[in-house]
Parts: sequence; C-alpha cells; structure tokens
Amino acid sequence: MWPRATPPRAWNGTGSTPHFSEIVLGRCFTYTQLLRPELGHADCGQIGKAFTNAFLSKDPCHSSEQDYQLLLKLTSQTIPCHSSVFWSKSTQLAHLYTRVRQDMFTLEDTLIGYIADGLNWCGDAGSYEMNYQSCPHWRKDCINNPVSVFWDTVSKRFAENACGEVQVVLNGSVSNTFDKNSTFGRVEIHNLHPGKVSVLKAWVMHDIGGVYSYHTCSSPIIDDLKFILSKRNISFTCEDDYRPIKFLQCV
Ligand code: 2NF
Repeated sequence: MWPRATPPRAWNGTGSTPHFSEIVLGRCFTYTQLLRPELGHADCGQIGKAFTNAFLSKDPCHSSEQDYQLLLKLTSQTIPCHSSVFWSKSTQLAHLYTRVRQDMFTLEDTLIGYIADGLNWCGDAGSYEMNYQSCPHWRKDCINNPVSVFWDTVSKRFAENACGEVQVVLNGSVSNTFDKNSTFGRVEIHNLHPGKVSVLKAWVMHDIGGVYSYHTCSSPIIDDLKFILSKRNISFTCEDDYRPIKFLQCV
C-alpha cells in the first residue's frame, strides 16, 4: 500500500463504525434471509458495494442524493398501504410498537433502514479508504455529510412511497414534539403524496409518571403540523397516549 499524501482531515464527529462493510453485509443477509425471506432475491454483495461507493473517495461535505441512487435502486421494497410508521424524538417507543405489530413498518424495519441504523460512515476525497478517525458532524462541520444526506434521501423515499392511512409516533414529553427542522418535519411530511396518503394519524405519547407534559394534541405546536398537512390536502387526526402504544411503555 502506498503511503497517503495527506492525512485525512480531522472532523468533529465520530469516525466510521469499525467493520462498517462487514456489518452492512451481515445485516443485509440477516434481513433478507431471516427476517424477511420474501426479499431473499436482494443482492447483498452489490448492495454493500453500492453503499461504500456512494461515499468513498469523495469530499464528505459534498455528499448528494445522487450518490445514493444506485443503493436506493438495489434496496427498493414495497411497503403495504396503511402500514408506514413515522417517528420523531420517539425512536425506542416507535420501534417497540412495530416489533409487536409485525405488519407495521418504520424506516428501520425496511431493508435500507435496517442496514444503516446506528452506523456512521464517511470517506475522504484523497483516499480510497473509510475515515475511521472522524467524520463531519452535521451541526459543527457540514450538513451535506454522507450520513445526513443518506437519511434525508431514504426518509424522502419512505415518505413518497407511503400510502393509505399512515401513522407518526410523537413525543409529548419534550419541548419540540413537532419540530419543523427534524427529518419528519423537514423531509417526510413534505414528501407524502396527497391522493396516495389519505390520513396522517399522530399519536402523542407521554412519559409514564411524568409530572409535566410539554404538549398534547391540543397544543399549538400540533396545529402547526395540522396546518402543513391541510395545505397539502392530507387529513390529520391526533390522539394522546394511544393505548396500543401506551401499554408498551410498561413492558
Ligand atoms: O438514524 C435513523 N434511523 C434516522 C435518522 C434520521 C431520520 C431515521 N430518520 C427517519 C425515521 F424514519 C423517522 O421517521 O426520520 C424520522 C426521524 O427523524 P427525526 O429527525 O424526525 O427524529 P429525531 O428524533 O429528531 O432524530 C432522529 C435521529 O436522527 C438524528 C438525530 O440526532 C437522532 O439521532 N438526526 C436528525 N437530523 C439529522 C441530520 N440532519 C440527524 N443526524 C444527522 N444529520
């Protein structure tokens, strides 16, 4: 191996996850062979290559949606109507819900989301290798980093493909229950197709035993969400502490 000309730049974010490629490959096989064998035809070797090719040897502050197009194509998946579940500030609870309701899907219950969840990755324009030392932090370095662009791109596709009645699990125990700058508020709601999605059902969940809830369905912050959807001709309903999810907080 030739010595590299310049060391990779030091960024403020965590470096790539050790054994990134092996984890991607392993998760792809786990998903397609064990969890959802109906997707057994997916080519995990190609998916792994398309994933790393999306960001290797590239400036990690100039990642683009285009970089991920082949990966998106290789991981296309049909989610049945009425089964998409979005979430914001409620990752654990939303995933507990879809673990119990196997017919419902968060993005992380789809192949691409399952493969990438919790991982970190970036490369460097001057190298063929991943940068395991550091990666751009989305707030401190640059927003167009490989991880942020990836989640925006796959979240957009997930929303575009949603149909029928869709759900969102929101956290009523934080100040930004609905956050216009979150992926849900910035990307997903704007990419739901009116006509394809009939209604968005929001479940505003509150911590058990919490003495103070920041927001409920009657809060003005929820009206912001309702207003955006009404402008887009998508119906909206909201329920506080939806029981099928509420009871999961006790387990
Ligand atoms: O890591 C994921 N699995 C992930 C990341 C971003 C977006 C999943 N998503 C999709 C899911 F499908 C949900 O429907 O978007 C929805 C959730 O994203 P959100 O931004 O509305 O929810 P938060 O709880 O605010 O954030 C989720 C995670 O993403 C990080 C944030 O720190 C948290 O760990 N995050 C949010 N925006 C960015 C960004 N621009 C970000 N990380 C990097 N760059």
